[in-house]
Amino acid sequence: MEDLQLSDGHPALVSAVYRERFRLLIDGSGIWAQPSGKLRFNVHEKGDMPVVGDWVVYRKSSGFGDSSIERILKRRTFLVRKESGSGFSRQILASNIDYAFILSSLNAEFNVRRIERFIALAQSGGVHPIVLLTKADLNPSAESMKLQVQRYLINLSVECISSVTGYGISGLDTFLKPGKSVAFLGTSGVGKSTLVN
Ligand SMILES: Nc1nc2c(ncn2[C@@H]2O[C@H](COP(=O)(O)OP(=O)(O)OP(=O)(O)O)[C@@H](O)[C@H]2O)c(=O)[nH]1
Ligand SMILES: [Mg+2]
Repeated sequence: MEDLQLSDGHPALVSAVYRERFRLLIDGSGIWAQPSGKLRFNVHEKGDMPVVGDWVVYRKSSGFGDSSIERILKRRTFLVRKESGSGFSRQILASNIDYAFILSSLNAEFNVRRIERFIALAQSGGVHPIVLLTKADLNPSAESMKLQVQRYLINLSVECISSVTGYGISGLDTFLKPGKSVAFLGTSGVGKSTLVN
């Protein structure tokens, strides 16, 4: 990517987004940047500000100030916010993600419809969904629930895991490869942070 010849600047990866400023990664080091006037205008007309995962074209600042982000390169995939809300104001949360781990705990609140909504959300942005049934240590019928979910969600990967015992975690290795980026989706308390840690 770094060798790409671009007429209007250099490519960089958006690694963090703050209210006004963006952190860009170039060859492993970070710089600060802000959208150019033209990008702000385009965003106002149609589309979105840069999000984490975007490749952008930036111009270096001549002095000590922030560099400017000229444009966003085409997103390979993206994730949108869950709430569809008014219908047309779709907000992109992150881009160029390979896999979305969709977590759902195997407790009383287990709801396959909710899993399906997350799957639809991932697939709408071209992200490959993987269903993780979490807290398997708390449910003796975890594996039979997995079979039921698998039968229902045909052609999808479904895994049972436990962050407490480590059960099933090695099954995620196939997705956690260098150069692949993953996102973790699921309602509060399903174990996203625990798994990431
Ligand atoms: N028994 C058991 N408890 C777990 C497991 N994974 C997470 N927990 C517990 O579940 C609770 C919620 O886990 P979190 O990782 O904080 O959940 P989260 O999805 O990050 O929740 P939010 O940050 O609110 O969205 C914590 O008390 C964890 O200790 C698991 O595999 N087994
Ligand atoms: Mg959390």
